[in-house]
Formats: sequence, C-alpha cells, structure tokens
Amino acid sequence: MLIDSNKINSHNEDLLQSHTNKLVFTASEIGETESIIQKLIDFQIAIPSWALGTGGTRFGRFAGGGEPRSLEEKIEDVGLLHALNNASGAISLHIPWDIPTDYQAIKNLAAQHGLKFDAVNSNTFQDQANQAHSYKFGSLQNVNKAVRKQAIEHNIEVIQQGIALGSESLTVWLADGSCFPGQLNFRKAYQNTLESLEEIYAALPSNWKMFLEYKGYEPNFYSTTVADWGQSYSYVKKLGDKAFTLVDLGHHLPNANIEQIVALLLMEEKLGGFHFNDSKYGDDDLTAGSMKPYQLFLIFNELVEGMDARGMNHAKDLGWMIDASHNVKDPLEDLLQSVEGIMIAYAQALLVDRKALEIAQNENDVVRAQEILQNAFRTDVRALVAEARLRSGAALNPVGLYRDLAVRNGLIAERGFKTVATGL
Ligand code: RM4
Ligand code: MN
Ligand code: MN
Repeated sequence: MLIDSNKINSHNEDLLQSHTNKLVFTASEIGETESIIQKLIDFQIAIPSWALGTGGTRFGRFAGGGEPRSLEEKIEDVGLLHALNNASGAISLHIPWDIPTDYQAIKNLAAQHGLKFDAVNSNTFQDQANQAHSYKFGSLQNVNKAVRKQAIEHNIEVIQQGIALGSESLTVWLADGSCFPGQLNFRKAYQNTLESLEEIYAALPSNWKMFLEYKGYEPNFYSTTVADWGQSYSYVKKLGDKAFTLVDLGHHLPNANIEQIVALLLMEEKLGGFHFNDSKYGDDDLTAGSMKPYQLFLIFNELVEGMDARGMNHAKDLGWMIDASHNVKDPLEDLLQSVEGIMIAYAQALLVDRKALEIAQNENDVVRAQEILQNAFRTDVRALVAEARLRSGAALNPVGLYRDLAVRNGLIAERGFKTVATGL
C-alpha cells in the first residue's frame, strides 16, 4: 500500500491556515527558527522491524489485523510511516525474525521507499527450530564452549547479512545472566562474554560499529551479564574504537538518572546509540514521550550539549532507533506518536539557551538554571516539527491522515485479519 502524494497535499492544504497561525506565534516566541527546522528535517529515527505487529505479554496477545507477513511487507509499513512523517527513513532488522533472501530485491524495495538499513540485531535469547545447542543458560557467557561458538557464529552471520543490505552496525543485546544466587560465577561469565564479543568484533568491517546494549534484569532475574552502562562500558572500552554502548531507555533500574549516564558516555566517546521507548515500571516498551516527556527532554538536552561540544553531526553520528511494543494500539499509529514525541523533545532541547545556562551554572544560580530548562520544555514546538514535515513533503498531521485514509483497513483488506508479524 502506498500513500498518494496528492492525498498528502490536499490534507496539508486543509490544515495550512491554522498551521501557519501557530507557526507565526511560535516563531514570535522563539526568534530564530530556521536552523531548528533544518535540523528537524535532517533528523531520522529508525523503526524496528520487530515492532510492526501487535506485541504481547506472557499472558496474551491481541492482534489488530493486517500485520506484515514478510520482510517486504515490513519495509512497506515503514515506507508508509516515512511517507507520512518523513522522519522514519530507516529500518532496523532483527535476525532471524527477519531473514533476507534476495538482498538486491530487498535493497531496491527499501530504496523505493527512501529507507536505509540501520543496525542489524542478533538474537541469542531464543532457541531456533534447527539449532544444535540451547541458550537456556546463556549464549556468549555459556559455560559450554560449543554454545558460545554457536552464538558467535550467529552474530558473524548477522554481520554478513547486514553487509549485504548496506547496514553499518550490529546491536548485541544479551539475555545472558542468572536467575538464582550461586548459579553463575560472575567473573567467568564476564570473561567468557568478553572473549566471545572479541571474536564478533574481529569480524566487523572497518566502517562498522558494534553496539552493546545493557539491561538490568529480565529474562534473568538475579543477575544480567551486561546489566548497566558501567558494565557495557567496561566491555566496549576493552573491545576497541568500533565498540559503543547502546542505551535503551527502558533498561534501567527505577529512577536511574539516564541523562547523566548519557552525558558521561558521550564525554567518554562511547555512546553509540539509542533504543527509544518509555516506561512506568520496567522494560515496558511504551510510546516514546508518553510517560516521562520531561526526562526525554533532559536526555536530549544532554545529547545536544554533548554532541555540540564534540562537533558531532546530530543526525548521523549516533544511532537513533525506536524499540517498542504495542499491546493495545495500532503499531503504526503508535510508532508515529513515538517519532513525534522524540522530535518534540529534540526540538525543545535545541531551544535551550546554552550561554545563559552556562552563566547560571558558573554563578550557582540554581533558580535561573531551572528556569532556562523549563522555559524550553514548556514551549510548544509542535508547529516547528510540523513545518519540518510540510517542507519535506510529509503530512502536517500524520496520525490524522493515517486515520482519514483508513490505512489499517486497507492493510487488512490486502493482507487479511489473522496475520502475525514476527517480532516481539
Ligand atoms: C530486549 C532489548 C533488545 C530487543 C529485544 C527484543 O529487551 O530491548 O534491544 O532486541 O528486547
Ligand atoms: Mn532494546
Ligand atoms: Mn528491551
């Protein structure tokens, strides 16, 4: 299913007057808006191939119909999102949930939709049908060398697939850990994991990055072998210049100061990228910005400050990806909302008066520092984000147009109601 650009244009014409009014007001409050709008146009967020179907919990799964049945249909879904917001110009694949066969055809299809391949993800947290060894007691950490070898080979195969598609990074997330005290020798688990990661790292092409994602708990509930940013940092530091830490916003213990983690990883030149989502309790994988928008803003505030301090390109130098799961929403609508939430937080962070903040910090003027941050956070930047879409041929109101065009009904008519996408 494709969205006709005439439909986008007439949708935009209908909303143009009210949009222009809002934009004029926003510009009068902010002053210079052009450089912000340009940065928003350039900023792209990768969509996870595993979040295009309805997610489930261990208690059940309530599919909404029309889910993509193949990698081709997943690419088409991301193409739909990108046509609507022009901010989702990449897809992140999870292997073997996605198994590309005809690489050239897949690349052509992605190119038709204006999509790139962001990080490829390996999966050693589930057993596959014809796999020789089980990951029940871990993969890269496993006490059994044959299991470790199998997991290493899988990661190398994922790199090969990524190379064939034009991806330039590998994300490793391990479920490895232990469920009960005494189950694991922590030091040996660390050493096995490091050795395994070294073998995977050695298979990376020179222009590739490797992202090591941490997670505090789940599915293991006593220890996780890459549990937090410090542990990830300790591995990636040893691995080398192509290895970085990946921050998934849902992978911290309650109340962790994620913005401080981000600032320090950036300072250490070891921040690789993000898995955006939001959460109330744990790895809830909810819509980005739906629960703690101030936290998301504070994270972007550190990102903008830290990237500018190092002269980095906001759009290209870090991996921006969503990692979400949608149990009660249409996945595509939810992803549109996530992208919007991320763009809003980024735009607000771009508004922060850095010079004034620095002066306030140097003078220990705590009140003024808070005012500066909260002024930016409380500014309604939605018209700037919409203007970025308008200028790049996307929709002023992506969710509104998605609904007006009854996209989900179209997908159900095309694919059927009882389709199940591979993924979470
Ligand atoms: C994990 C982690 C990984 C993702 C899997 C599906 O909790 O967030 O990034 O690949 O879920
Ligand atoms: Mn993740
Ligand atoms: Mn997760």
